[in-house]
Amino acid sequence: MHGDLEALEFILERAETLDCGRFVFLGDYVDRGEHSIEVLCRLFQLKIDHPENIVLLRGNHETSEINICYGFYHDLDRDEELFTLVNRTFDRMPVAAVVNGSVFCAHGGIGDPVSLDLIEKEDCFAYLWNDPCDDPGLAISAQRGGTEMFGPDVCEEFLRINGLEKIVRAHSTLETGYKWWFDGKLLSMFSIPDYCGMKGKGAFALMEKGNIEIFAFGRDIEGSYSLVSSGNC
Ligand SMILES: [Mn+2]
Repeated sequence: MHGDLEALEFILERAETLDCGRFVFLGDYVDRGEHSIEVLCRLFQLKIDHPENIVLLRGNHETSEINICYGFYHDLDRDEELFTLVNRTFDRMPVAAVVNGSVFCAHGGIGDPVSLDLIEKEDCFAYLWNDPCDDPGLAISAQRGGTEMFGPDVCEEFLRINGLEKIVRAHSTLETGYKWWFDGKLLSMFSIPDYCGMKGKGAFALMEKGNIEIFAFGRDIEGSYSLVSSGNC
């Protein structure tokens, strides 16, 4: 959400009309946008009110090394105590979720293909930071530096080991709001259209029994967010 409260409200409103009862947010709630604190308060209130039905995964911006630099610390008026408290909450966020027993969700993606039981929350770097790429194997990302990119074979092996069907991740800006990788095995989503003035599309997905329906939205001529497309995949 990167501090885009308007996009969050739009998605929540649409979700209500879709009769969607459970939500998995893929992380990066703060930094960059203007309303990080409001987005966080809205999400935390939802989590308090509906603890079973709201899952807030951790993004790479829910780490103090990052959110001290990209806006959030400033938004908190550089209040050290509050900064420490909020980041302690971020430390406790889950890193990944499995939806409907078949879809693995994490902010960045995966690293070395391992069994789900072996994923340690304390060693979550790959799941917060990695990106998919078309080349096989794992390679250092030239774009981000220090993080890795994982290819179709890594995705395939991870899904095979864990008996899963798909991966859904976020982390990469996408002008269209979403992109399929690896013959439909991985879905990349980005949920805010106006990231750093990009004027693209945002997207969210409805997952029901193995079916994923994607909704893309952007600004209409009046300047409000509205749906531009939806489809079954
Ligand atoms: Mn990210």
